[in-house]
Amino acid sequence: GREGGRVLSIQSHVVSGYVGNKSATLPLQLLGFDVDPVMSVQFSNHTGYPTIKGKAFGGDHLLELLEARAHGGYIGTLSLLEAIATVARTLRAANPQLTYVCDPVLGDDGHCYVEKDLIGAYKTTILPLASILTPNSFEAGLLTGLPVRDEAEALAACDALHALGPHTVVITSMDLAGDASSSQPASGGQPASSSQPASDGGDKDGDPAADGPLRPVPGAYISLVASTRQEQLPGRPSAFRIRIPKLDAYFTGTGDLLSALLLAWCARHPADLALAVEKAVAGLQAVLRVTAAAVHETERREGSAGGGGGGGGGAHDLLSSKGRTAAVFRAKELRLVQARHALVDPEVELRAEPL
Ligand code: ATP
Ligand code: PLP
Ligand code: PXL
Repeated sequence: GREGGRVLSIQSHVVSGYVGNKSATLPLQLLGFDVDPVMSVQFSNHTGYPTIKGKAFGGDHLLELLEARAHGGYIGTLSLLEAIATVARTLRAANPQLTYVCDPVLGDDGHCYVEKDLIGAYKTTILPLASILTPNSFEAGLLTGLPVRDEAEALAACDALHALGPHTVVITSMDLAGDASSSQPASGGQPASSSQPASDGGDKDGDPAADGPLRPVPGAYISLVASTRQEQLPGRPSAFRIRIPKLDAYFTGTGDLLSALLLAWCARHPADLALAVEKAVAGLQAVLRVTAAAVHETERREGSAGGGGGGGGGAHDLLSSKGRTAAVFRAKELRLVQARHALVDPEVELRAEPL
């Protein structure tokens, strides 16, 4: 649909924090969509924490839930992926205008989180059904077998992905390191920038030039590359990039939030992907600004409790070092609620550049 509409959102649920459906539901609702969330897992928190409890649900669980709203049919023991494909086919048969946004969660930074045979299943079963695909650069490489190390290669991967089904492909993140004046990113290998949880403080405090909690990594960018085969408004690009200054922190749930915002803004601006992506990125960056400020504040507090060689740490002395770590993890949870106004009414600063 265009204004509003209804979204079936099949993603993780976490009790505490903001990844998966916790990251997607509120933004979609704020942007006028009715959301029917279905949880693929229910965990206490995201899997980056030291401790995690909860359980994962299979494909039969998904189909059982949806049987109530559609005319059911065969329910075998299917993988969740096959169940999702069944759901997408069923919903599209009922509504040929259905938009299916697929965020293929396969891995990041050279690490695969999933069994290799899932990649083949995505290519044969899911991609033909997907309207909008939102892989990161590593996932785009896994799905195409192509190297995706710079924007030109990302564009080639988009073409290969279009050929497998989705009319719109957004490669949501690719690290570009080093010389910002050059359009050539550091070729091959991993960029120098850190993608580890920007752990325990390590505060380079005392630098008056440091940009407070924001601290962009000098010269480091996250590039987003997008391409669509849908007709665009005259003068609007069908392939473009947005270069996002990389903040010196690692967040979780940002990919999920970006996919949700893309769905919402693409529905609002169906013939202007560049504007839709600009608004999605602007909302996301606003959330990160609010989150980074909170992280900074917590690190300062936790750091001062830890340092000071024994002195009066007060209540913080009660925290074990593990407790302290958990506090920093919690502080890194996306501040979606606090940044809600920017999600609804994003101020676009980073512009799409045609490729
Ligand atoms: P997925 O894992 O869902 O496929 P992804 O790996 O691309 O997605 P992220 O790496 O979290 O997800 O990046 C998604 C978006 O989040 C980026 O396009 C960028 O706008 C924003 N983002 C994430 N981390 C940072 C950061 N450190 N600094 C600035 N922006 C960031
Ligand atoms: N780590 C694990 C184990 C994940 O499952 C995911 C996504 O599902 C991520 C990290 C990345 O999350 P995001 O890209 O949304 O920040
Ligand atoms: O996409 C983020 C995500 C989703 N679901 C679960 C996670 C994470 C990231 O860690 O742990 C359960």
